[in-house]
Formats: sequence, C-alpha cells, structure tokens
Amino acid sequence: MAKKPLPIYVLNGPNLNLLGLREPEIYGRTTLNEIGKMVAKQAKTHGLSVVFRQSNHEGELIDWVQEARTKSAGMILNGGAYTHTSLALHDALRALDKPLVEIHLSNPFAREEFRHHSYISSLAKGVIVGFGAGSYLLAVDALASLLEGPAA
Ligand code: CA2
Repeated sequence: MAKKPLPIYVLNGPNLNLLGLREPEIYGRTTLNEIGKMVAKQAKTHGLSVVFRQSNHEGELIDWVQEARTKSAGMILNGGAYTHTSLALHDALRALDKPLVEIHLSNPFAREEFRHHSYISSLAKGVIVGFGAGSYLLAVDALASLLEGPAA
C-alpha cells in the first residue's frame, strides 16, 4: 500500500492566538482559527494535509520544529516576536532539513527597526510578508511548488 504523504507544518508564535481580537488595523480581522481552516483548504488543492499549531512558549515551538524533522514534508513559520529574538529557534530550524517558508501578516520592514532583523530568514527558502492572512495562502502555494519542484 502507498505510504501517506507527510503533512506540512504551519507553526505560529506568541500572541498570534489574539488575531482578529486586537489590533485589527495591523493584523486584520481574521482569527487564527479561520486562517487554519483557509490554510487546510488551500493545501488540499495541492494534495497536502496540514498540522496547524500556535504556542506562546519558545520551548514548545522548538519541540514542534524538532518533531517536524521526521513528521513533516516542510514548514511555514510565523515566529511572531521570536522571529526577532530567538537564537534557540534559529538553531532548531538549522536542523530541520525540510523546506521552510517564513511568513508575517504585517511587513516588519515597514515597522519599528527592532523588527527588521529575523533569526529565521537566513534558513528559509523564501519569505512572504505584508499580505495579512493572504501571506499564509501564498506560503502554501510557495511550499507546494517547492515540494513539487525538482529541487525539493
Ligand atoms: O506580522 C506578523 O505576522 C508578526 O510576526 C506578528 C508579531 C510581530 O512581533 C512580528 O514582528 C510580525 C506579533 C504577533 C502579535 O499578534 C497579535 C495579534 C492581535 C493582537 C495583538 C497581537
């Protein structure tokens, strides 16, 4: 029997559980739960399944990145503020060895200077920022094409 393809992991960092509830002018009105459903639908069009998670805890995110080494086909990561601070997340991602797409709802480069550096970008195949919830859907398409392409 053919083996089931591995899911893509979509991981979300701290405070993203508040999406749609606070600061809609920056992050939009769509909740994380709604984004999870949109992502699953978009992934299905590529024949992909999704593990969609959020944590406010750095260590839990790192545990999931480590889990994804063997249990995922690739990863979409919105690291939230840990993007700009976490060397530990960077080190975990170094060992991922699967295609990684970094995303942000907002455009960090159009915001405060402390958001301009990312500990994730140097390890990502690509970075998608500034399209609100659309960043997640663009990332699904991008990751799917990476997984389908010859260089996957
Ligand atoms: O734009 C993004 O996706 C960010 O990753 C969001 C992070 C921020 O620290 C990054 O610089 C860019 C913050 C997530 C906080 O999410 C909230 C959502 C609603 C209300 C309050 C916070």
